[in-house]
Amino acid sequence: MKKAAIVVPTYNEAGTIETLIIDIFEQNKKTPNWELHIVVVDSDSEDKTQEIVTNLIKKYPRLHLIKTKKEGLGKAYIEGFTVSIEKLNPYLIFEMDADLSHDPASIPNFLHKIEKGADFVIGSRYIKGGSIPENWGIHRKILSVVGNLIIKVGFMKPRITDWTSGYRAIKSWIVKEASPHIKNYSGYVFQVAFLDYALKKHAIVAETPINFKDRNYGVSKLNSFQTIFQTLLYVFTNSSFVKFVIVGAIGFVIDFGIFYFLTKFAHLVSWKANLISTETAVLSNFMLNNFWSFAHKKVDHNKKSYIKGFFKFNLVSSGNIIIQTVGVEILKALFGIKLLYIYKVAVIVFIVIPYSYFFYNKVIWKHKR
Ligand SMILES: Nc1nc2c(ncn2[C@@H]2O[C@H](COP(=O)(O)OP(=O)(O)OP(=O)(O)O)[C@@H](O)[C@H]2O)c(=O)[nH]1
Ligand SMILES: [Mg+2]
Repeated sequence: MKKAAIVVPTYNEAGTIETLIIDIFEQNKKTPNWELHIVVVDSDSEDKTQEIVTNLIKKYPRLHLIKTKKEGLGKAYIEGFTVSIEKLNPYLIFEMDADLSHDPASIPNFLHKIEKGADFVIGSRYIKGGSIPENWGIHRKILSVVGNLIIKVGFMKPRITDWTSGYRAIKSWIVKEASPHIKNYSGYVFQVAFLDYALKKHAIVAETPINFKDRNYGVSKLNSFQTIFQTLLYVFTNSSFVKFVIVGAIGFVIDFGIFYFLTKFAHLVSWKANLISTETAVLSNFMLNNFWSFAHKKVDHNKKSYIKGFFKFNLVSSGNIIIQTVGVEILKALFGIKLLYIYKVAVIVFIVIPYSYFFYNKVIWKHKR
């Protein structure tokens, strides 16, 4: 029998916590292969949350209470993870809200996905069978849908539909490895950072549909403006794709700068100048991508790997030059010469960027499992 610890952070959830605990243990009857524990992490609630949990512990020996200072959701989760691992050494850890937004009836579906080989299961509101509350205000719907879209594109992970969901089941090894990275974040950013980290560690991520229910009791702790800003900042500073685009732009400036200098001031013939400027840009792009954009999977630290990686990088870059030249010529033949610069931009955005990002990920900086 495998152990799963369901970590439930609470702040003033006296209206729902008892029902939640009873419902979760009720689900355990349907999952005989699993020993479910509940770890409530309460941050100095002013209502009766702690009292209710303390009383229930007498009836449920697999219920545990951790008391923490009020320092935000991220800190509460980290505390819950650390104590769960120390005391229970579980195989699996759940994240779950206490306000009944997350239906315990979905627990068996999460466990099923884990049994089928997933390391990290997201309860998703945006896949078939999942839903958000109908009565959510338009601004909250937009926030959630657009937020997820931006994160999805930023991280180039189109198959993950719900990045901010706080209903998840994660294998303990990932929780242990991720804790030092995610402990600096809170709220929704915490959830995004956790998933991003797991993906970079090559965890097998799966989704199971959930019907997210609106809270009926208590008060929301969501601060939308701050949340959007922090989430965007996280994506911007942690996405390989965003960094890859920045590196591309730097390469463009280096290429043009050197070419201009060599032709204008050093009076070099254009083909020689081109060769030098392009190759310098290719070298700088390779280094910047290796030590920054794809730093989490950089090529092995020896001369042979660098030379091999750089050679492959040159091949992909040559492909780039060919695609650009041919692409622009085709557009020119089809639509005339007038919009030449627009053609170049279009070819770069729609073909060159996806092409090189794909090859960088699949050939040069591929996952080593
Ligand atoms: N321990 C602890 N729990 C917290 C803290 N902030 C929020 N929570 C809990 O985290 C869970 C999610 O918080 P919610 O306020 O429901 O946030 P939300 O689900 O995004 O928003 P609404 O449900 O619409 O209010 C709930 O179980 C809260 O009680 C905190 O600072 N410490
Ligand atoms: Mg909630």
